[in-house]
Amino acid sequence: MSLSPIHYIDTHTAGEPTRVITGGFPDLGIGSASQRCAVMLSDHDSLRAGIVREPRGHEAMVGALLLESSLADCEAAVIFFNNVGVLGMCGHGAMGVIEALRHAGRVDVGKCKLETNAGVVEMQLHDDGEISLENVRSYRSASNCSVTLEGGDEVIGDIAWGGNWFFITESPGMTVEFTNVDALTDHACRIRDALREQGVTGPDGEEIDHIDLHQPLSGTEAAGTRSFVLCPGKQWDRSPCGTGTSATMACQHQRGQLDEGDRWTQVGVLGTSFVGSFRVVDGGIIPTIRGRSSMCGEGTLYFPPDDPFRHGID
Ligand code: PYC
Repeated sequence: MSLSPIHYIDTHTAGEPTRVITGGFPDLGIGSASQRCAVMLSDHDSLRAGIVREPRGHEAMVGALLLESSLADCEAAVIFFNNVGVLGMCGHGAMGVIEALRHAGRVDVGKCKLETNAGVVEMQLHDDGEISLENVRSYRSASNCSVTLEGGDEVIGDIAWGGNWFFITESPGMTVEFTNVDALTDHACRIRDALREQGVTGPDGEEIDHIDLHQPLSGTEAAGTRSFVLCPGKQWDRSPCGTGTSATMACQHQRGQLDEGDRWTQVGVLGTSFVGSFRVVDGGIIPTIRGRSSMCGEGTLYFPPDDPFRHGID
């Protein structure tokens, strides 16, 4: 494991933290974001864990390793990761990266592109400080899938891609709010276990590692949902989840309930929201998600070789 210091900028987007790694990470060689992600996983996975896990981070933190992109039109390449592994894309994280780049003086109001594991996304920093993400193509791969939870309960939901794989279903009779996060986490973990055990995957065998539980928005005419998202591992997204909002809009469109140009509001557990819209493309949609990210801090992490927790607390 590298002993060199790691430089970071911390932001949060709608409550969900992003730790943007700006320097000190070992060289991952050349190639695409996904090729370098493979090197990160094989050679430096313990450093990934040490950056985001306690005691230097915490379990809900998402890391974003900033790299130079080999694509001429991209401002940077980014590898997103959390306490248990890497993510395909990360909507709140991409907004956090733009806020960190703005703080570092690297971007200003306007557009730029980021290369991610899941493809190139286009970001826009607006005059009012909000940030939009034009995400990768998002689509529903299966509808009304049935899984049987341990104990026999049946759950029906859709499987969709929004830069990560999601199983999207109704909240099980409990409101999507902070006081219920333990019960919501428990239910979502049971769904993910059942998907694994029953071999329910994406179309090419991909693991469905995000579970999105929905409850209708009340007290508003806006089209949208209140949503709890379980991330890979056992943490829930403090933001309304950008990739989850993308996957949800793809399902709503496929169901004929949302059309190009319509606005969609996705409200997270903390009551913060992302506003989405999309354009229709062959085989899916290209979502645009708008939100706000805030600077939290910046600093340097050290990993002394005699620290038994330099790889994080597992
Ligand atoms: O905003 O896409 C997102 C996300 C994924 C995991 C945590 N946040």
